[in-house]
Amino acid sequence: HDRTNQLPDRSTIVHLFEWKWLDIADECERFLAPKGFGGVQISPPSENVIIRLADGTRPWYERYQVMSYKLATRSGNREDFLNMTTRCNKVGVRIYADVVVNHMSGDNKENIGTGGTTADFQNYNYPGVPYSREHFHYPYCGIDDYSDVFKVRACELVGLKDLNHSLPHVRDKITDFLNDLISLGVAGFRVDAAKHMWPSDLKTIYDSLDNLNSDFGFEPKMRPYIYQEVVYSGNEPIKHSEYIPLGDVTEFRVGTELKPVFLGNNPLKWLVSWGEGWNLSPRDNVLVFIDNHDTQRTDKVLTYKTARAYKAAIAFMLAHPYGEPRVMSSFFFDKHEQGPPNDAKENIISPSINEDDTCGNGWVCEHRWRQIYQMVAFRNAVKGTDIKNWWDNGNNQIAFSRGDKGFIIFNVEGRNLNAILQTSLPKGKYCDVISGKVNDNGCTGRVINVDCEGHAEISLPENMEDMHLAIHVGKESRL
Ligand code: QV4
Ligand code: CA
Repeated sequence: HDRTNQLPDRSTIVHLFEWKWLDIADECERFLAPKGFGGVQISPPSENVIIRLADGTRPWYERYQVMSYKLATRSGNREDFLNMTTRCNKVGVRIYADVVVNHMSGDNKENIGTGGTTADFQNYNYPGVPYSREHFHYPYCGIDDYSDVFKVRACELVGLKDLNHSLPHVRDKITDFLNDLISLGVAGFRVDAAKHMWPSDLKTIYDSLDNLNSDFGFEPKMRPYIYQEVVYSGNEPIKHSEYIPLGDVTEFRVGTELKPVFLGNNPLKWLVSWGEGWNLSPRDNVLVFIDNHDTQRTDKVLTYKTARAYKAAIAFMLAHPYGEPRVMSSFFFDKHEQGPPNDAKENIISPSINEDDTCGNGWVCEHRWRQIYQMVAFRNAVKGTDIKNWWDNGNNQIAFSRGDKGFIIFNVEGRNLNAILQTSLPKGKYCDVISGKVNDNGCTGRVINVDCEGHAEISLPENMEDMHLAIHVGKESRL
């Protein structure tokens, strides 16, 4: 296994945003394992405050306002959680928990949590942990200046009560919470708002974590995979390099840099130096993604709402060896704060599964789009190979191979692409995993012939449903 603790023939974390634990267990068994996904990032498992907006609905972001470390949310309880980790690990899919430990809740009108815990916000009193006034940063201040390192770490992020991690009591409570999750079978953590905590305090916490629980199939001495949410866009004093010695960091610039590229506003040919060549952080220390649950609500990145360019950007990310990839899986939303599909009792509604693998009941399920899940299989098939046979037309058409195992080509040019290209793949017929898939009768999409010298004649008309084509030696493509 690598640092992510995934199985050797797997890759890619899917963020099943706001999914219920029992639905995730089902999804591991019926879809994620068979398709080769390596893990799932779950929404925060810790009890959150219930927030009702003016129209009476519950915003998704209430889950980032902690009331206690009890495992009691709209995603499920402790028993459901254990059901999920047991069943997912059994089929080789890892669970990574989103842990919110920089802060507790903000001031809210209602003071009841999803597990029934109450708090006294004005007095910084959270009996569910317990934390009281002396456990929070003082004097109280808000983060109004991201160039002030001290404010970013010791002031309140949007009014969320800011814990003081220099105190052993605070670190111990957090360590106990994370170790509880480890005992229940998680393989790692997304550390929410890591940038807002001092690296030295985080190091103390991480050093006190247990090894992964062998009852769930982990080998002895395996350490949790930690990826820290450190938003860095190139001009702030808090840098990835402070956190990289502790674990991976989120590379948000992947999403912001690839948006103009796949919209045709920055030539694709420059992707030849993608990664560190674009000043991104080192490939062995980054979690990469096109969008996440925050950025999909802005106009900074591509999302399911700009599907054609989005699918191509995800394909590029998954085809490229730079970073550990995460794919977003969303529910449809019109308004920023809109929460997950829910019924009259405010219970989250499970996704329904359509004949063609896609979801219903308000869930987008990007990870079930053929053009996305088939690129996970591509990534697994080309594991360990380097980029070879880089080709571009000097502008917005590019192609490359991964060793002699996979080949991908993109056309964002606004004109047809016709070329004979070196793929290095073994002679044979391949099913394009973007336009179709392999079934009992062959390929439902385009078939590409590779000759005995590894050449293939490729045509990519500009008006196709997708702007890219991919083939590889795995069973999902080779005919
Ligand atoms: C409001 C005002 C504040 C005021 C406060 C007073 O805006 O100015 O001080 O009231 O009480 C929600 C509301 C927000 C509100 C706050 C407190 O949106 O308006 O403050 O609650 O009541 C998510 C949402 C936030 C949400 C928060 C808590 O994005 O909008 O705040 O959950 O519910 C930076 C950080 C990075 C962060 C990112 C969003 O460096 O760490 O901003 N990303 C993570 C998560 C994100 C989450 C948090 C951090 C907080 O990915 O989803 O914020 O846990 O880049
Ligand atoms: Ca802080």
